[in-house]
Amino acid sequence: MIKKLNINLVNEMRYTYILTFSLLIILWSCKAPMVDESLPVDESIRLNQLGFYPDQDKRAVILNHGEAEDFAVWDLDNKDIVYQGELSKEVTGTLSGHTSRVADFSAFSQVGNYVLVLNGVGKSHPFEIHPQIHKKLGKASIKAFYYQRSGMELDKTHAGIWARQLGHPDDQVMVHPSASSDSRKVGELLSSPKGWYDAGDYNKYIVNSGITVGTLLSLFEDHPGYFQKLDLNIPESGDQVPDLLDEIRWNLDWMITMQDPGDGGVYHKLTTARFEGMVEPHLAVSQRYVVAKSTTATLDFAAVMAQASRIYKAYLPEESVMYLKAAEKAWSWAKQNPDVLYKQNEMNMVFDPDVVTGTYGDHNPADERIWAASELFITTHNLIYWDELIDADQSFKLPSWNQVAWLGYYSLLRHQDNITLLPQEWMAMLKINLLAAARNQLEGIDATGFHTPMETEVGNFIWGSNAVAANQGMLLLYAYRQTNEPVFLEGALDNLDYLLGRNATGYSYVTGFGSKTPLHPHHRLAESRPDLPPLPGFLVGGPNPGQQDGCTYISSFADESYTDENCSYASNEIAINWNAPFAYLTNSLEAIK
Ligand code: G3I
Ligand code: 9MR
Repeated sequence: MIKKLNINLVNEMRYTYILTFSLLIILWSCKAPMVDESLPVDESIRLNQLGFYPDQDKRAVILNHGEAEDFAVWDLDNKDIVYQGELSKEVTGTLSGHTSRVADFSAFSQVGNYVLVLNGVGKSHPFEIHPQIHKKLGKASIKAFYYQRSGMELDKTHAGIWARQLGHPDDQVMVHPSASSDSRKVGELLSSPKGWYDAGDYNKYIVNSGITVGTLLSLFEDHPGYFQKLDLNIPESGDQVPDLLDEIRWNLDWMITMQDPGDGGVYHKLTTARFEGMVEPHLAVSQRYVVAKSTTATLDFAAVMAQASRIYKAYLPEESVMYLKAAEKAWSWAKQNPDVLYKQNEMNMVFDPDVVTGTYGDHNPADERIWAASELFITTHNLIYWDELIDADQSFKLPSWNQVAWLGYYSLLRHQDNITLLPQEWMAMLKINLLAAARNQLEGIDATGFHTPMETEVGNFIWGSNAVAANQGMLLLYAYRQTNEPVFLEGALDNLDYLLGRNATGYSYVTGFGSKTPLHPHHRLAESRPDLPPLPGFLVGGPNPGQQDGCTYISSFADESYTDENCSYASNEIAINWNAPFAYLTNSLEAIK
């Protein structure tokens, strides 16, 4: 009896199993189209190769889309199709005349790892949806400055495989004939250590240091809480000073030595006479010089020191006092020498040795004066600086090394509640101009091939165009802070998506971040160690139709004028003034989100 019951039970269970199994098969086959795991990565699908914030827009752009009408998002962890959508209608506008279509999956917000699939065409590079999607990248973009440190041995603890010997102690720097003064004679040796290498070369230039440090200090001033906690694993980590400020200090320590203690003027650069070869720092031992003072370098120095003085006050009170004195002394020199421009060719006709390294020559110091006056005013509240601003040009100009007025204006807007001494209408005009420029940046995005502010103007594609994209992103973030309008935040993200892969070449333009990234940047620190991957966290210059390096490019169109070759200093070099706005964009987004 018991046996019979058991047999019945076993039979019943068998039927249930078969039923459930068949049901599962039916359900499975009724599901959305299956994804073919063997689909190849298709380079014509362009998207941010890191990924997206859950609650922000998510777009891929598809070139050469053939007949495809639909796309799907495939979950890489549980192999499920999690989202399906239709491609937009064709957009006519890439700069090289390609048509594109947009796959918009903004409505999908589930955290995870994915690829975007175009049936019958291929899949995208993998990406992630995560609330801190750019956090690691943001840290790396600042850590890059540590890798650029001159005059320091980098140890394994902080530099890992990129540890290196000390180079460029800069304790025997010669006064070039163009730089002599009463207190410093030609041929004299002075000490001017530390600082960051400017770029792919090993020289140190005050003008470019100026905008770089100003941008990074503003990043701190805009998000002090975020940076209190951010650990960069640099030698100073764990001290009382936030790591970002410790890193910036490495360059401030150098900048301060570039001021002539006699008259307060600041040398334009510290450089070899010609560019060094592609060798490691300790093997690049040609004589280095301090070269000619200039008004632009001196005013940039004054701006940075004034800003540093108020920021470091809480951490390093003695340095804070020293920075302000240096700034005021530099300001006085510039008042007496309002038009000492750096003209390398003319200089070389008069003095030897000829100096043929980077020029950062700029024929108009008006914007540098605005920046310095703004920072000095915010720090001191002294109305003599307001006198310089009262009639100044308030129109918006996107910051670059030779256009720094808006570094000062951004600062004034940041401190608007503490500087009530300035007339309200004047401050209001700054805000109006900022917002008008930001709205202008967003105009026409829908008609661009990759849906980015960057592509709305072909003129954005200059030497260092990627920094134009980053600086536009900064402008949009400032507009967002002023208004809280989400459209500005989305615009900033569009340009970040551009930099990380949604663009005409399909590169994520940051070393070590993304699936297709620069492997051969024009960067002496990287090129001299071909056994290692390029140092990570560096934004390369990007598409530049000027193609001044004479390397071979596959296209002459503005947005395609990029080549991942060592020789390409006009499109594939790295530089501190490009990493700084990029660090601003990525870290500020992380701080806001
Ligand atoms: O001023 C003109 C402008 O009127 C014109 O509309 C525009 C069209 O392209 O060109 C402008 O001049 C450009 C200038 O930068 C200012 O933007 C030049 O064509 C361009 O050749 C020049 O490029 C500079 C480059 O050095 C060569 O001097 C880059 O901005 C600058 O970032 C770069 O900096 C070098 C340093 O000298 C040395 N260290 C590496 C660093 C990065 O490559
Ligand atoms: O390496 C130099 C790079 O940092 C500069 O941006 C660039 C333009 O000034 O010049 C590079 O040096 C090149 C020099 O100008 C011409 N000869 C080849 C050098 C690089 O290999």
